[in-house]
Amino acid sequence: MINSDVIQAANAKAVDRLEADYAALGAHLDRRGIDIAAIKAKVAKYGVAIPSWGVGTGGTRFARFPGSGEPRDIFDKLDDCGVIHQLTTATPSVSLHIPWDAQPAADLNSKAEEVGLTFDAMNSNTFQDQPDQTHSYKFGSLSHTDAATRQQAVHHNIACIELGAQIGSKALTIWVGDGSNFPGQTNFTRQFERYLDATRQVYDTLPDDWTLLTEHKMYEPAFYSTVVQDWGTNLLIAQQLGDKAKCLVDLGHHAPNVNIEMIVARLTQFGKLGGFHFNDSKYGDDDLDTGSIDPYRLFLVFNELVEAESNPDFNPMHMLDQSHNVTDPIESLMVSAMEVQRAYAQALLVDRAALEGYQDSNDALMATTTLKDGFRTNVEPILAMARLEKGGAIDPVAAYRASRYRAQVSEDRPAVSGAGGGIV
Ligand code: LRH
Ligand code: MN
Ligand code: MN
Repeated sequence: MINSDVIQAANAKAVDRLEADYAALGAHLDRRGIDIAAIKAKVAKYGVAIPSWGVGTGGTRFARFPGSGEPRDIFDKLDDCGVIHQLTTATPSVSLHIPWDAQPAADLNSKAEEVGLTFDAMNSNTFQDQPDQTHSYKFGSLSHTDAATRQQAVHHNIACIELGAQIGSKALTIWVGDGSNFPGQTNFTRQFERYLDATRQVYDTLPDDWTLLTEHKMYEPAFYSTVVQDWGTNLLIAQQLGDKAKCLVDLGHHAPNVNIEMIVARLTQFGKLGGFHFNDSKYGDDDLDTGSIDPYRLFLVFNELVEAESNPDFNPMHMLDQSHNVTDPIESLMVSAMEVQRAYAQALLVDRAALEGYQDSNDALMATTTLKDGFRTNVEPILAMARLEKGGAIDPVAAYRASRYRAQVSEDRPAVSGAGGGIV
């Protein structure tokens, strides 16, 4: 963790300016009939989970360029996640990927307690073969033509639930790479039937207070067809399996130009929105930093979430899912968590009564302007003040750099070479 003196010293340099900016924004919002303290209280309560796999440097199939002080295992990763939460106060939990992070529950629990974190959704992995594995996933996992391979995938998912139950997780996210690479290679219907049968076996073992999240993705690694390719198929799965099954929306998993906020609205309307993997994309599943490409789209997603907030049963899970190829992952994850929070705060500012009036009277121009008023407002002083009051950093990246955390952990964590690390 970072020495609190470092955070306080960094905050001391910025606090006067923050107080002035917060007061000015408070006066501005007051004129719009908005209580800044109420917005700040909501922002302060908001949290987004960190993906354990996001704190290591990512890469492409061409190359990977690891930085110094790469985490060696889940315990190093939890240290890094602890720092992200310490500085941003916005990331109280971590989402584990199994078997990458498989360790005894007692060890995971004690490390999480040490760094002040809890565990979010468990993620299973049947898209790769593991060294000790009997059956290969080359031709699929939960939808494989071979019953023993499907059973192996089912057992793996059940093992993820069992570990998750011991560490306080309440959800399993299943994403499969199953699909096909050639027209004719597979029968779409029979393949989906096999997937549903196998996934139902996992669903049947789910504890009562758990949610099964299925995650769709249009393509990759299968390049002709994918079993769970879009939100339509995802919704069918959730409807077939039952009340504890919901859909997970990863922002990078759609065709270009798809109206994601509308998918969010549809799934919400029918009680099937289970959670998010936040990231950004330009071309495909780019796993770029959240809000780095299209912050307006992120805002529009949050506009739908705020719209639904008054329903007490509405509680989708919020996670980041990104890959950091050219930045320090800790910095990217901090900035991304703040971007998610920012979109939430901006959406909270939308005058919903006015918007509804413009919608009902078909005043398209004023409706869209009302929405944009929220997006155009610089809410940074609200986010920074919420962080300061919770003991975090006014400027997390500045405090992180001042702490020299990365240099310090590099003394214990051996350098890793990226040479030869890509497969073209
Ligand atoms: C698939 C995905 C899914 C995996 C993660 C590593 O592209 O988004 O969530 O678990 O990446
Ligand atoms: Mn994802
Ligand atoms: Mn993805």
